[in-house]
Amino acid sequence: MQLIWWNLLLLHAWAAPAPDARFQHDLQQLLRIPAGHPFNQPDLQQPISQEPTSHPPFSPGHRDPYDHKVDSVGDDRQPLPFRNGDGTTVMGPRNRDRERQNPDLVRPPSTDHGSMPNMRWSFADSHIRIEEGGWTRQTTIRELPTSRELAGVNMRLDQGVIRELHWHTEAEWAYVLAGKVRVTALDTEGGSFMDDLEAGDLWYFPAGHPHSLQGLGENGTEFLLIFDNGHFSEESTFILTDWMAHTPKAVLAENFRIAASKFDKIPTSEKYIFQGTNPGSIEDEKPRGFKKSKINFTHHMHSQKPLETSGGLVRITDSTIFPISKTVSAAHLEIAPGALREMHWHPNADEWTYFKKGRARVTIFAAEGNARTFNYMAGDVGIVPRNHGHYVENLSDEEPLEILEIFRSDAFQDFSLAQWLGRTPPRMIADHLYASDPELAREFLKKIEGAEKDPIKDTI
Ligand SMILES: *[C@@H]1O[C@H](CO)[C@@H](O)[C@H](O)[C@H]1NC(C)=O
Ligand SMILES: *[C@@H]1O[C@H](CO)[C@@H](O)[C@H](O)[C@H]1NC(C)=O
Ligand SMILES: CC(=O)N[C@H]1CO[C@H](CO)[C@@H](O)[C@@H]1O
Repeated sequence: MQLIWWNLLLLHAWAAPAPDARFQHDLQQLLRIPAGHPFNQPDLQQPISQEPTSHPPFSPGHRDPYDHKVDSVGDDRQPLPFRNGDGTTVMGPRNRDRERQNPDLVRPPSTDHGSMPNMRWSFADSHIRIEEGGWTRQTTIRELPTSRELAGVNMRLDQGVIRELHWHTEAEWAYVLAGKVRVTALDTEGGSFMDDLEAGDLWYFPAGHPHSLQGLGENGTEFLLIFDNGHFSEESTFILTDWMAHTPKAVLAENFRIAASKFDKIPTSEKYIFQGTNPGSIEDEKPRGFKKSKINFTHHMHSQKPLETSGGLVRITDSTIFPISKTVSAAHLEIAPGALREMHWHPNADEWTYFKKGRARVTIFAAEGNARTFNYMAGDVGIVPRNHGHYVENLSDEEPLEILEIFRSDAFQDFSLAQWLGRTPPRMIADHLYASDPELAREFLKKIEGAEKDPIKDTI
């Protein structure tokens, strides 16, 4: 029905750009829209469409009571605060690039309401600490106050570059974004662990477990680190050289059973990230008396067989398949162009979302009529507090969207709105949504009959 409507509009617009009133009249004759139908109401006289439309999005004449998405970056449009006849231009200073990245903040859907705190941060706005052959930047509760349960660090190590031997109060979960990396760790029974990882692999080091990272291959590596406390700081880890530099040399001598003067040349402050020598194979690097850890601290997430949904691929990794990862679980989603991560919520943890590829629109529902819509793109971080309803929509009809949903929990859990409604007595659903229209009730109930979770839905 709507498609016919759009085509008619288009044809009409091309044939003869008639004044709006006559246009509406012609159209009503054609489609015999009953008086009192919402299309007939004065403030909704413009086409109900995303595109094509006789007035482009963000222009004063544009009407879209259904709040369709607009991909302002992909379509190169400049968002302006015009909505269904309200709003006006911006006269003051502007940051046009940021406006283009946030079409749903400049012109929020009409369904948004209330004073929800900010749920978006971009790593592009994080301070970068630059070191020899590498860098690091973080998104913690200091950058994004709603990032309470988890903190994230984005780190790059060039070939042979080492993130030095260290440990910290928080557990560390990681996802390799690019390149190759060698990880080493020690368990509480003296078991050693070494592994080489590539893009899409994970590691997890429980709180306090000492470890190191080193970039391999021509360009080393880049990864996302997740810590199970939003207050974490990458500046406050326990580092080997820092500890030794702040211990009396007489004590070092006693501890290692070697003369104090042998420590004259050790670093006087932390090395943190520095150029190391290229490692040999894991076999060649094993220290004497090597005892292999019984724990596997790594997992190849992308070797997991994905769940195939109607609109994309889902891989879920929690402690049921990666047992050591007791405090962090994650889902990796590939959302096809135009597809939708369905309306859902997570009962057991806040969601910390990392946007790997593409552009998205997300509306977070916070009860009491409060909802706010945010836009995200590759390199951004989003928060959805636990139990808050939300969806993730691929803003682009051309590019795929790739995201990681990360949780401070041993288990991945979500509730699907469609599944819930499909498994509730139909009479209840009809009473709630369509009390006055049994015909529409039947149509809707047919749609949700026996609904299963379909985490990513294709386009209709
Ligand atoms: C390493 O980076 C250079 C420059 O960006 C690029 O040309 C080359 O293909 C990269 N090599 C690998 C193995 O990714
Ligand atoms: C850890 O488990 C993965 C399977 O996910 C396996 O491929 C890998 O070889 C194991 N690594 C070690 C060091 O045991
Ligand atoms: C809600 C919404 O705007 N969905 C759109 C997703 O993208 C497809 C095209 O790929 C549109 O048809 C949908 O309307």
